[in-house]
Amino acid sequence: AVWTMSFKDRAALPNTPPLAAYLLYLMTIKQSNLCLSADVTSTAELLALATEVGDSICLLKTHADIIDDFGDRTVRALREIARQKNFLVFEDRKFGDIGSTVQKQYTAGPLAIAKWAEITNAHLFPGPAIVPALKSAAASAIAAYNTTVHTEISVGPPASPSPPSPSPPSSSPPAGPVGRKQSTVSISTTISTRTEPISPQPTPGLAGEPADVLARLGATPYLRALLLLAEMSSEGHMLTPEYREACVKTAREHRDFVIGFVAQRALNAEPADNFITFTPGVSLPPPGQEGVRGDGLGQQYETPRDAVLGRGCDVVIVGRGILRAEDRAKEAERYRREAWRAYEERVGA
Ligand code: S5P
Repeated sequence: AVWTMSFKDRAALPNTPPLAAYLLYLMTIKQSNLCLSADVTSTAELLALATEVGDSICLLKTHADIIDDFGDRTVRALREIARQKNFLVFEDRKFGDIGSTVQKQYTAGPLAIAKWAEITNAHLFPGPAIVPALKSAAASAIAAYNTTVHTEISVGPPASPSPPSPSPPSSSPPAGPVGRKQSTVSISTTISTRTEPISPQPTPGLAGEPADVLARLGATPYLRALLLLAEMSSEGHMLTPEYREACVKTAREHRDFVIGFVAQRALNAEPADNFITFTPGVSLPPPGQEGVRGDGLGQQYETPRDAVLGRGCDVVIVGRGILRAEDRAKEAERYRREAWRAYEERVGA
């Protein structure tokens, strides 16, 4: 049923978890269902890319483990760009171990993903316990994190509204509830300059203008969520239809934490399902290369239109299609427009 519903209406459904609602509103306001896959190997490249493309995306996907010099500086600068440009961050970690191990991988070590990425993902092959394990690790990380933020606020200087720099002063507050409050300012600016005013929805829980709703959601302490990999884009992947169904079943048991799937098609089958579908393996072939639909290493591509209009996918994930362009900002805009047009067509906007 949500196939033809607008993102804004889906955000306002009573059982939509806060982070899913936040993302759906953000997509509505930025008119973007584009996720950039920032598959680069240095902090400098990551930050340059996020700055160039940030206005066109709702989500930036990272592989932190391929960044040579990943560290605290990477995180602080990326969070600052995310705050200014209003996108969420998705670490494509693809967890796949026993519960106890994934908890540590999620919250500790050099990556400490739970501290900086709103969204991450997991495979279900270790069994369903991976989901509650990550959920409780997220809750503890957030609790610890909020304590840290409050401490820093009481002792630190006020947040600086200056543009992102490659090495922000270490005294600037980390992202989180504080960063969120600030980001709503730019979100309201975006509304007035880019989109029609959106009329309030008389739905329980999340009624109001998107900017107000985002502000309220931004104050919600629990802003971490998980995607399950229900399907892959690569040729010959071994995620069978039965496996895919098991992912959906487990997701339904944890609707407050699993906000959607990495999948090649929408998997919302029951009336209560409002999962967001994130779809990789998307590219717009350059003119003259329409026949090229793979990368020679198993990746298979389809167009944003095939994914969004043909299979009900919500967010398209694009890496090399944008990374290899001469003008990445311009190419990201081209993908944003294509994917958004397909969405509008799907919902009859
Ligand atoms: O099934 C999948 C799942 C993922 S998360 N297929 C994928 O390609 N991905 C990721 O999406 C992959 O790890 C890479 O980061 C991105 C696709 O990159 P592209 O350059 O092929 O667009």
